[in-house]
Formats: sequence, structure tokens, C-alpha cells
Amino acid sequence: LKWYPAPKHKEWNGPGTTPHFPEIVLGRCYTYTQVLRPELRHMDCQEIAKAFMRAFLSKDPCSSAEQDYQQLLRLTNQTIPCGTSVFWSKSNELAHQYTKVQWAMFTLEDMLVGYMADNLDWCGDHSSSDMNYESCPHWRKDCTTNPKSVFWDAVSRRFAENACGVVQVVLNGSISNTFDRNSTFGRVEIHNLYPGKVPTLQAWVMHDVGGVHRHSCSSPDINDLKLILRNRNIRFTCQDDYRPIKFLQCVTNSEHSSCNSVM
Ligand code: C8R
Repeated sequence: LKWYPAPKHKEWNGPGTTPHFPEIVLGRCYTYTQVLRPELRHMDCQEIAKAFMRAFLSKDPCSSAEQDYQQLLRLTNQTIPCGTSVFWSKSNELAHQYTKVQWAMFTLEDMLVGYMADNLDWCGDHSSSDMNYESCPHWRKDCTTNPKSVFWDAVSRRFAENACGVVQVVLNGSISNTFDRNSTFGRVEIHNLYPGKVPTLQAWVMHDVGGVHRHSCSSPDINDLKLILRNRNIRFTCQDDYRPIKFLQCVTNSEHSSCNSVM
């Protein structure tokens, strides 16, 4: 008689580890360090990928801690010039389009560690040395201390701590929570900017072409952000529909009336 392992049932409510996660992480590390930013070609991608796996493999996926990622953070340490950091909240695609064109500006996904992990899911299990490809903890339905949420909090905190000079944030003015205190930007990043290094935060409140204007720079929500920064001694400026980013939105909506007046 042969015993087969019992079929695994879905343990958690979130998507499981992205298929080929280790290969994707290793491949992205090489692409970034050898092709995109050859000034980083000395970085050891084998070690970096190993440190990433070690952060969560063979561990309970609801007991993840920032400490688990310390080695990965050390190995992926990267400095960028002052005045080049771009934060974003609920504007993922637009913010990345912006830094793609403004090659000298960096979102976290334009940094090695963010580039490796962008859009992936991952978790392990304390009773196995493999990844869980079936399911991973959902941050709200299961636990917030899951490997993925803890990772983004840890790398976002470091990204903010390392920022210097005038920094920018791209916000979405077409949704209700343009500035969300519970988002990574509102909960982690603004509180970890160093006032001694970051004199000013510039906010760009962008509205979808033809979309609603839920919030603008004069909204109470944005004033909340302003007050938090004032208390931290960081100057705040705000501009609605910042032209360099508006132009990007108008590339795919060039016929819309609101795009005529932009030119
Ligand atoms: N940042 C946070 N989360 C990130 C991320 C990133 O760079 N990149 C990805 N893919 N994610 P949101 P926010 C994932 O609510 O919470 C940094 C995570 O799973 O629109 O304010 C970055 O520096 C995360 O749960 O934005 C940026 O400035 C969602 O996407 C803010 O934090 C975040 O979606 C953005 O985080």
C-alpha cells in the first residue's frame, strides 16, 4: 500500500505564491543590475535571492517581522541622488509612467528591491521548507503580519528614511481616499521622512481624464496631509494636475476636450 500526501486545501484567503517566484526574483535581479543599472553590476544576485527566500521560508506566514528582511535590505542597499524620490498612493500606474519618462526620478519600484518584488505574491509555511503556491494570508481577512505586507512596510520605510532633498508624491484626486492615512504612504512613509534631510514635499493631485474631481489641493483631506507635515517641520506644496504628468494621461486621451487646453 502506498501513501499519498493528503491533498492540500486552501489555508488562506489570499493568492498563493506566484509560480516560479525564485526564478523571477533572481532573473529580475540580474536584469536590474546587469542591464538596467550596470553601475550595480557588482551586486550578488545569488545572495540577494537567497536572502529573500530565507526571510519567509519555513516560517509561520502570520508571524512575519521586519527583522526577517534585514539581510535582504542590507544586500540591496542603494543610494539615489537627493531630490529624485517619488512616492505615490493609489496612482501606481501613472507614477511609474512618470518615472519611466523622467529617467532620473525613482519610485520604490525603480529601486532594485522594489523592482524584484513588484506585483508578486509569496509566503511559506512553518511545517515545510517550500513556498505555499496554493494560498497566502490576506492582509485583512487573515493577518497583517504576513510576509508580503511586512516586506512592503519595511522597504517603504527605508525608502522614506533614505530620501533627501525635495521629494514628490503622486496622488489620485479621482477617488474618495486621495490621501489615506492607512495607506503605506500615509501610515509609513510620511512619518519616516527626515525633516533635516527633506525640506519639502511636493504633492501632485492628478485627476483621470474625463473623470470626477473628488479631491483637489484645497480639500480637507489634503489639508490633513499638510498638517501632518507641518508638525514634522516639512514644507508642503500642492498642485492639481501637474502638467508633466497630465501630458502622460493625455497621450491615451488626446481627443478629450480637457486635453486641448493642456497643450
Ligand atoms: N509601496 C507600497 N506598496 C507597494 C509598492 C510600493 O512601492 N509596490 C507595490 N507593488 N506595492 P496603494 P500605498 C503593493 O494603496 O499603500 C510604497 C503593496 O501590496 O495604492 O500608499 C511606495 O514607495 C501595497 O499593499 O498605495 C509608495 O510611495 C499596495 O501595492 C507607497 O508605498 C499599495 O497600494 C504606496 O503605497
